[in-house]
Amino acid sequence: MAHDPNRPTPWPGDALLVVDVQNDFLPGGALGVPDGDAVVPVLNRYLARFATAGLPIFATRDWHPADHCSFQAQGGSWPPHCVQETPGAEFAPGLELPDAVSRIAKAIGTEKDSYSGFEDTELAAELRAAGVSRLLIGGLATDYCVLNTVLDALREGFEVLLLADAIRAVEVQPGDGDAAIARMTAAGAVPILLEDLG
Ligand code: VGL
Ligand code: ZN
Repeated sequence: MAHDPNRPTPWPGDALLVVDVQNDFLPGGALGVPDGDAVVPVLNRYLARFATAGLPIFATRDWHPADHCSFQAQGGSWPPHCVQETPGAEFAPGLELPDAVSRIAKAIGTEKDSYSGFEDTELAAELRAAGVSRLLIGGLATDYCVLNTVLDALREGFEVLLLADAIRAVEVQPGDGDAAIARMTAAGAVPILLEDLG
């Protein structure tokens, strides 16, 4: 049965994709996203729905080498964050990821940054191998890795439901979060809330 965007209820062919819910992106972390911890309990509800339904769950993590090009010391824009094998790179401890989650590391090379979970990873191939056609996407941060992951998912031909209650923005400039949501919806992502799952 084809997906009806007006019917968000998880269904075979759906996967949940949790983007970069890591310690360094929580308030107090090296690149804390304002109110970023608020996504954790909401994502736990989505995770429980997917786990109960036996549907696949994927989680990306920013996974940089210590001298990554995106860090200010190397001329990049960001403080050092999500350095491989450090506590800051670990998934948020309150995030209830099931054992069967597929973990996708991204931006792992020194010379290249990537905000999208699809860039230089096996994510698209793993989703296709799992028979996934529609993604429910939430996490951090709305205006960087969620934005770029959602746009790439649509380019790759997946339908996307954006978990509007489970994303938060960095907002280097005020309004960046809303602008990112507008770009995602213009590209075809459909915003939903937990209560829409039915
Ligand atoms: C991210 C800034 C730098 C993100 C990653 O996960 O949105 N933002 N690296
Ligand atoms: Zn990063």
